[in-house]
Amino acid sequence: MHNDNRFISLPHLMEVENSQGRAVISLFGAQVLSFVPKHDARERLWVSPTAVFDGQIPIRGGIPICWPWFGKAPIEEKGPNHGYVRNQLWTLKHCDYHEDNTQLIFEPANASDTQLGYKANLQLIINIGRALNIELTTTNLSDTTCTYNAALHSYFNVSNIENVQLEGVVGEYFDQLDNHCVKTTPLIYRFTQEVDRIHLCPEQPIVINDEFVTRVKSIGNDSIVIWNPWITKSKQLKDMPDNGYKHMVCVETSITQGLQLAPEQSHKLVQVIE
Ligand code: TA6
Repeated sequence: MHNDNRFISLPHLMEVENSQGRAVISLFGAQVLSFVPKHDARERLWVSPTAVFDGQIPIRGGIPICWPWFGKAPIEEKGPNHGYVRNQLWTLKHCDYHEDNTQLIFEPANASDTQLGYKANLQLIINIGRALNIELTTTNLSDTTCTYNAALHSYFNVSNIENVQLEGVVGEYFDQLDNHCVKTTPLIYRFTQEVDRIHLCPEQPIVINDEFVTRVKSIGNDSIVIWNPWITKSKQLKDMPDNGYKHMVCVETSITQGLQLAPEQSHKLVQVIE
């Protein structure tokens, strides 16, 4: 039985619990939908109350896996926003349960033909313990160099976006709402409008200060994307309630600048949530 009755009637879900934490994972997209550390029993992730779970569109919330591109498909009209692996069932290849940590390994049904002229392998390792550790490994299976982008597009649960202040986001960012132009990150990072920013701050730990604290560590990324749709976009998104923006913020450990892999080379993109 799922302790979390938000998902109780849904197919393709698995719940993992140990002495340190509890998580719910959808095999559709290998998407973590819930993570609750036992030490404070606070839900770290947000899933839209109107998310669609019929496998027709990606689930709005949790940690969608964006790969092998971020945003629009690089070859116009050749694929869905944020790639195609969040739109398919994944297979649980391995489960290693310990009292204080559980490791799960997933692979997508079909990742290898990237539609970008090269073949690649994709693997997701999820460790559930006091922290949630998500590791996305890409391996170039081609005999030529390939370039890809990716994101662990995490939706974090907040009491009210207007109370939230981020720490640790530094440097310049591309403003996706203003022709991708380069701007400087504000010293005090709060939310009063729609935000859609690609921050060029690799491996920078981020703190989400709210009624409780969520810490987000990133490894192997070249950027961190911060997104809140605010009121207008919330109303436009069919799988998000009008006030959905109030209770979430996306802090996405990302590769958005094109990462090159030599033949047979692998790269890990890692997000650690505490
Ligand atoms: O990560 C930010 C973003 O690229 C936004 O531009 C917005 O499109 C968001 O992702 C959600 O994308 P989705 O395809 O899941 O609706």
